[in-house]
Amino acid sequence: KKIVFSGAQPTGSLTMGNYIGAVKNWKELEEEHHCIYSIVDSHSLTVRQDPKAFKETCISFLVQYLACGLNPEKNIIYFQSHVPQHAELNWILGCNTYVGELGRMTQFKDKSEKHKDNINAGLFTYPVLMAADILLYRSNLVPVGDDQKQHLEITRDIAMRFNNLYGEVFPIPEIHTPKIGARIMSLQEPSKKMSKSDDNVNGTIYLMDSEDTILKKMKRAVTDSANHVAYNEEQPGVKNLITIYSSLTGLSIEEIVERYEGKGYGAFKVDTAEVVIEFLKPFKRRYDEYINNLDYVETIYKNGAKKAYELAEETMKVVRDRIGLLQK
Ligand code: AQP
Repeated sequence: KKIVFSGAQPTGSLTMGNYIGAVKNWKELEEEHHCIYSIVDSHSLTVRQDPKAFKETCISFLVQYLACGLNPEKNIIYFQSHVPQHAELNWILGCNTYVGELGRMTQFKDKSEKHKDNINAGLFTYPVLMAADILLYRSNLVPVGDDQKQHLEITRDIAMRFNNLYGEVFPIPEIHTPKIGARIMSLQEPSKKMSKSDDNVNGTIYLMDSEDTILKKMKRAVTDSANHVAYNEEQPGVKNLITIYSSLTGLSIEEIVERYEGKGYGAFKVDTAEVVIEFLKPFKRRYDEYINNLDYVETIYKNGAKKAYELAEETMKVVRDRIGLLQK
């Protein structure tokens, strides 16, 4: 069995990109491995949050994780900030990470372009905290979307450097991305990834969107003038919709292309909306159940934090010792 770690930032609401790129794999992996799924609330602080709204979003995120079908009996689900060892290891690893390496991170460049008024130190050192998240549990496998490749690479570099300096402590984690859907694109700009915080909400399908909204967003999805359902680089909008269709139904790309042979985009878009709506029905049912049972939800994240804390402390005892900090 492997140790699997992943997480999502509680900002806005989970998107179809988050689900297809990451959460879908989390569900599959929890059947076989030791899985730890965090709601990485400390990461969200790199963007200024309204405190009251943020608390609500954090709870809503946990409920969305559960509504996606993640099973707290089979995994550990918890809030990152409830396990202070994340912050402790972040500091130690930060002292073993170079400013030059962090400066090369494309997400930092993109996000500092977007939040020009708040290019804070946390935004810059974000990949160190992410490395700490993963290495704290001595994880082997990290199921994420394609956009996290560079952060996984730096995590591996940091782990190797630490092991070389202080002796083997961390396994070198492997990235795990889906074969189809590792990067779901914006419905409005298919050259850009679908994102929670996109200013143009029409580009993003949120799992919490109503059926009407999903249908509207799909109908408006940017395609091209070929008017022929095909899976290729020249038709990125259509390719993206086929990817979503395939990921949610399990049908192959070929089967979908065949199904729409000789049909225009109108029917294809409406059917893709229908696929998403059907897929989200059990999600919404479970969401309503959990959101009306917040006492139970609280026991899940408290138990999760307790278990995560114990695992984290085991690693930290070794780390502190290796770098020469005295035990308490
Ligand atoms: N468009 C995407 N396609 C496939 N996977 C995606 N992920 C995100 N967007 C896509 C994966 O979802 C997981 C959680 O992401 P995150 O919460 O760490 O945030 P992010 O990568 O920064 O995603 P967003 O949606 O773009 O959030 P904002 O707008 O807040 O920055 C990760 O595994 C990610 O790869």
